[in-house]
Amino acid sequence: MNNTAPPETSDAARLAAASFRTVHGEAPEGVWAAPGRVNLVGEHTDYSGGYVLPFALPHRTAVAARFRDDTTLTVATLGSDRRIQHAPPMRVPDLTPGTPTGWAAYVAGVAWVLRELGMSRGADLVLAGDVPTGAGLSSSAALECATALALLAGNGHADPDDDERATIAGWAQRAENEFVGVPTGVLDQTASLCCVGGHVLFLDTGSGRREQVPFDAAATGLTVLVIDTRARHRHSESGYADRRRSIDHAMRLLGTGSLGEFDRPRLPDVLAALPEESRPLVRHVVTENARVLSVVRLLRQGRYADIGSALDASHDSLRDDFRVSSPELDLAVDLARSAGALGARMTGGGFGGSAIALVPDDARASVESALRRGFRDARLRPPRLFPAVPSPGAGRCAATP
Ligand code: GAF
Repeated sequence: MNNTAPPETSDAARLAAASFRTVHGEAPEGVWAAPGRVNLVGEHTDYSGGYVLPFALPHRTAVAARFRDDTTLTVATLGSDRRIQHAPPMRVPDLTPGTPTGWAAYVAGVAWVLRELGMSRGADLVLAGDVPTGAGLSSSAALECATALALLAGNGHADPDDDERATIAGWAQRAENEFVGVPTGVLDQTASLCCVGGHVLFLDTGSGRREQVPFDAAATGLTVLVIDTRARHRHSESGYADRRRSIDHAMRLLGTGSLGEFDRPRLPDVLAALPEESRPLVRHVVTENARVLSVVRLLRQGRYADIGSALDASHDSLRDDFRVSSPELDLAVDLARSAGALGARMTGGGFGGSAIALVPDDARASVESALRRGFRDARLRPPRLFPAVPSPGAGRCAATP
């Protein structure tokens, strides 16, 4: 399915365009925006050739751009305090992994990858966005993907089709892996670029096969509620890298490039071939892949309410076998389930961040108040709660005032 319909002009796009005018005294040539994502199920499977099932959030990062005749890249961002911060100007030919760091590294990393592909044209970029940062909702990929679409347009490659978007997702992943230095899979970038409104994206990260599966939970009286615990854990990057190393090691021992090739019936043999410490990790991945397939089957039949037990099982596996949950995520999941959610799980990399809960509309008020009360009783900051509606992927914004 193609995804060329431009996203509606979002607040992020308007803010980026207005900030561009403040910084540069004129309108940008264009604004590109890319969304964060929720992953419905299929966690920590995207770096071993497994399955994922994300959908795009309405929250976006927008990049307002004016293209230059030289190779200079200037970048400014509208901070959450509504102040504009400037990164030191960069020359695209001089970019090297390691500098700059922080938010500007994601922009510079994309420019670096495009330069390696022969695209070095400079640009003046101003960013703004409303994807919650550090919440496991993929704000980094949103920034990378909006930057990639803007810089590609400046280099004469506007309006990529669906296959080109998947390729660009790989470039954005490379920016994150090699320039920023975080060894993520390709889930977030593919979600940001290839998702379509009203659908979840069934992605086989082994073969690259993609299928848009209709997912209109609201029409069946259900809401996917995002529960941002607002707990950020310091060890999330080292924990993620550590899990990735362990899975790479297990795949080497099994002599495979993809755990996606093992189904549940083969699990006992697979585990028997591994050392004790790898077994729970691989068990998570193999069972999680099976859960994605079962959720896809149910969604294709429109049986949305029946996916709850797979969401629950996914969380339990991430908590007990993969060990990437956190006390705050476990609390959120337990509270949501007890108050009437049909299923709940952490979403994203874990170690803090967000959970999702599948909630019947008539239970939503009680689930939300149970979460607020439970977090207060545990002396935690109030969670941020909002419904997640499957939204369009990244694109050029139709018009900016
Ligand atoms: C993070 C990573 F960026 C993704 O690639 C994926 O591995 C996810 O954690 C876990 O499923 O979002």
